[in-house]
This record gives sequence, C-alpha cells and structure tokens, in this order.
Amino acid sequence: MGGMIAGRLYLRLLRASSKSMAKSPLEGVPPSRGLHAGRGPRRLSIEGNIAVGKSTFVKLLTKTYPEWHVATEPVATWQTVQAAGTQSACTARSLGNLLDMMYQEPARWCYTFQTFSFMSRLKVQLEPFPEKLLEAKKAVQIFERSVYSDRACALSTCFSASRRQGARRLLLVAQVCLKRLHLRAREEEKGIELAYLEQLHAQHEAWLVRKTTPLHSEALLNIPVLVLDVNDDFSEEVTKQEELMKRVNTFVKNL
Ligand code: UDP
Ligand code: DCM
Ligand code: MG
Repeated sequence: MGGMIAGRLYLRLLRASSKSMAKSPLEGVPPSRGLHAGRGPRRLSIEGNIAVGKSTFVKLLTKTYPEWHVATEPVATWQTVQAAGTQSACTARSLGNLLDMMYQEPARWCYTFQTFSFMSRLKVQLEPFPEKLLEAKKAVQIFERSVYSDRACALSTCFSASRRQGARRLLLVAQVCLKRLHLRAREEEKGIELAYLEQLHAQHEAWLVRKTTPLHSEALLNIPVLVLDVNDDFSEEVTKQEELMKRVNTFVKNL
C-alpha cells in the first residue's frame, strides 16, 4: 500500500447464500427466525479500521433508510463493564473500563477484552428480528462490525500489540484514520499509533479484498463485499453522501 492508508468502508453480507451454505458448518441453523424461507432479511456488516467513519456511516444509513434495522457497536458496554447481576439501572455496578484496560496493558487485558467484545457482539447478532423487519417487504439489517471482523482482524492485531508492548514507533504522517481518531478524541485511544492502524488496514484488505485470510469455510470466500472509498470527508458533504447511498442501494438491491 506504499504507506498511504486508504480510508475504506466495507459493506459485507454476513452469511453465505443458501446455495454455498451447503458446505458451511453453520448448516442447519435457521437463517431467519420468524421469516419465510428464502425471504429472510439481508444481514450485512459495516467493516473498517478504527475511526474510519463506520458510526458516521451507520447514522447516514439510518437517516436514508429508516425502515432498515441498524445495530451500532456496543463500545459503551466495553467502557463500563457491569458486575454480574447488576445490569438493571438501580443496581448497576461498574467493574471498570475494559477498553481502557486493554490499551493500557494489552499483555494482561487483550484476551479478556477480545472475549468480552466478541460475546457482546454475538448477543447483538443473535437477538430476534425487530417487529419492523418482520413487516418489511425487503428487510435489511446492518451491524457495525461483526464477530467475523473480531476474528479476521482485531484478534491478531491486538495480540501482536500485546507482545510488542512497550515498543514505540515514530509516526511520520498523519493518515485519514489517525486524523479522525484524534478528532473523535476517545480518551482510551490516544496512545494508538499509525503502525497499529496500518496493520489493521492490511488485515481488512486481506480479508475483504484480496481474500487471502484463512477462513473456516470456502463458502465465505464468495460473500459479496462492497468497498467504499471514504478518504474524502463524507460527514458533511451531501454530494458524497448521495453517491455513497446510491452505491449501497445498488449493492443491496442485487443481493
Ligand atoms: N469523521 C469525519 N469525516 C468523515 C467521517 C468521520 O470527520 O467523513 C469523524 C467523525 O465525526 C468522528 C471521527 O471521524 O469524530 C471517527 O468517526 P466514527 O466514530 O464514525 O468512526 P468509527 O470508529 O465508527 O469507524
Ligand atoms: N476494538 C478492539 N478489538 C475488537 C473490537 C474493537 O480492539 N475486536 C477496539 C478498537 C477501538 C474500539 O474498540 O478502540 C471501537 O472501535 P471503533 O472505534 O473502530 O468502532
Ligand atoms: Mg464506531
């Protein structure tokens, strides 16, 4: 990639089609609880590097397609981990900020964080379909990241960071994601360096574009992916937003 990190968003169908699913280990799992076979919702995830603009894009989707169901990443759950049995508002007792703990001391907390975030995502992905989706003619459900990204990208990056803990690298250029990361200014993330984002970017490209990441099923290789270039700011640019939404519309229509 020659040093330049492309700001890219990837819209990926969550599961292989029923035809390619025949080979998948998930065979037998009902594809769409409560919906007609073959008319199930299109379930997609928004993938991409830290701070590339996934949440901003998800907001734009919500505005453009109010009939779709959109699930944001449960970051707040990771920032205030609740003690078991204290989840209700009146008994809530926080055990701490696991996201911060992971960045402060990756060698100690990376595994715990990855397990916890994976489980919280799984919980979101397994929730029954909301009422409005059951009524829609063509139901679409979008998740900000997925259990697949945890596996294909975050895990190895996080674990290799935990092995390199303490090593520091010089930053030469501020790139799109790093710039947006600083703009967002999440306290926990202020130590993130360009090299970390570069590694994550390479993993997304290997997984979703070059398709060289080893996967547990061949069927997953054929999953449709829409790649969107978001190097240019789209948070305020109406023309850019319209162009992005048009591409999403065509992609989803053909699924
Ligand atoms: N952002 C921006 N221009 C864009 C997209 C995002 O300035 O075209 C900003 C956004 O307002 C936020 C930061 O970049 O302050 C990170 O965006 P977001 O939280 O959407 O990123 P995510 O981590 O969800 O991918
Ligand atoms: N994160 C991580 N590993 C994961 C998922 C998320 O380290 N499997 C971290 C990266 C970000 C934060 O959680 O600091 C949320 O990601 P984003 O801002 O990209 O949505
Ligand atoms: Mg986000």
